[in-house]
Amino acid sequence: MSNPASPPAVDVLDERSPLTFPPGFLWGAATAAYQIEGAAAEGGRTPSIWDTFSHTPGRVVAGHTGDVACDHYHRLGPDVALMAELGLKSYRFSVSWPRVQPGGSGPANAEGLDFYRRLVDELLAHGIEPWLTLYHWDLPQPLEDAGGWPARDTAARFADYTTLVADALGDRVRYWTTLNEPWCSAFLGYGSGVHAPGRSDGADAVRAGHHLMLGHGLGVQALRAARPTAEVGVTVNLYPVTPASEAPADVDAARRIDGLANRFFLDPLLRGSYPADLMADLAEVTDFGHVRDGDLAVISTPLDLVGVNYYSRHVVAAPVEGAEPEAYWRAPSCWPGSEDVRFVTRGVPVTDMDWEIDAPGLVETLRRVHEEYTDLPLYVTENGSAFVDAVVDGRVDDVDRLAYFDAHLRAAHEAIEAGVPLRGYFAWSLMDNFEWAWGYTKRFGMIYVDYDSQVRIPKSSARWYAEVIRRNGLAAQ
Ligand code: IFM
Repeated sequence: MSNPASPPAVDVLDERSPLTFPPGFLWGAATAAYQIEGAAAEGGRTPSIWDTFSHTPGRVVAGHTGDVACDHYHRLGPDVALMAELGLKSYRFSVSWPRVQPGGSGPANAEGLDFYRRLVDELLAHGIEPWLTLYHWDLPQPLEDAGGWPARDTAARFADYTTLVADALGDRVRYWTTLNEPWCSAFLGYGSGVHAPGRSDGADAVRAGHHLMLGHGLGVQALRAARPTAEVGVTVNLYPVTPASEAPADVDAARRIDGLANRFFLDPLLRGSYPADLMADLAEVTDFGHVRDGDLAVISTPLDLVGVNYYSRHVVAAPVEGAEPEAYWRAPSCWPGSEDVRFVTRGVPVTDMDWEIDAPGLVETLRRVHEEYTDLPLYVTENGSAFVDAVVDGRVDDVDRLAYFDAHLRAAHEAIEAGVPLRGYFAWSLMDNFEWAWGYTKRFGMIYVDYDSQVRIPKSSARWYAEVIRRNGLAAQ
């Protein structure tokens, strides 16, 4: 927990070695539409699966919803001014599909698109590069009613939506990512059901993962057709997966979870095939009959960049008869076919999400993507931590979050020195926000949000990050 009695955390830098990042390194912060916008029923927006889910009793802690969130929809100007104060070079945001295409099909909603035009124009006016994510989990509810991501047609609907957004914003947005963290959409949304739409069926989760990637591929093609100069990529959330011991059964457990968490997406997207061992692991779950000829060619449509979200590492062990899974992974499982693999905690420091802090895992992850999969430019499109924050005398001295960022930026630098073409880093998150099934109970922001007054307070980590950006690195004064 943050210690409010500590000296101003910005001094932490002075005791560390200086590190400089490559010229032009894209320093940013990220958010997502449903997590910050609010205005859920304004400007022609219709419900997404997250509106339905959060309004269903028992789904989100304390019944929190994104109805108001950080009210960013009404505070766009001051929020961009805060970004400028921090010196952000880029801001990664997502477009709310049901705001710009209510219901998920048919014509665009001009009022919805205007909001994003104003946002992008405001960013550009402040010299901040907009980075647009098309899908950060808010599927229009009617598309879920028609089958959701397990249904193939949703991929085609995503391509249509992409064209609408590209036509409207392609003249002023250079960087685009199609999906954010398709693993979460597929395996938390349709596998364990802890995320919207809250369905629990392993085969559906696998189908959803495939159709998300198909939608991505079709979306890339739609973007290229509409805006040939756009720089297009996808964001995946990756974890190093480590066996708890060298015992062959633990090593095999790690292989299985690595298959589901990482290779399920990396291989189709960057190699155009599903890993054979993963398909064998899933044999009892699905026959992959949903994969049609030509799908993998679409899914592996060439990209300009890859976004990596990194938070922690998984350490896993072979099943033990009668053992209870860790609470977070309890049935229904988000690991179809590998439900009984055990997730092991090592006793190292954790964040308020109970995620182990493991900065070396970022080096490992970036090196793996580069060395095993692609020469494309990589970006850390999310990295950050939740901690309990306290406002003391109008300040939030979040030393733990600051230390997390510091350690992970050092890891990012180490990856660059090892040859990884890492071109940018986006802190998660710009501001505290709706943390999905945890509602507003987990704070990831560099900017504290008082949800009653909507007052924003830049935390120590934000002031520190502004210095990092100004210096283009971590440097002693
Ligand atoms: O808040 C989320 C974000 O929406 C996606 N990546 C992980 C973050 C922290 O859980």
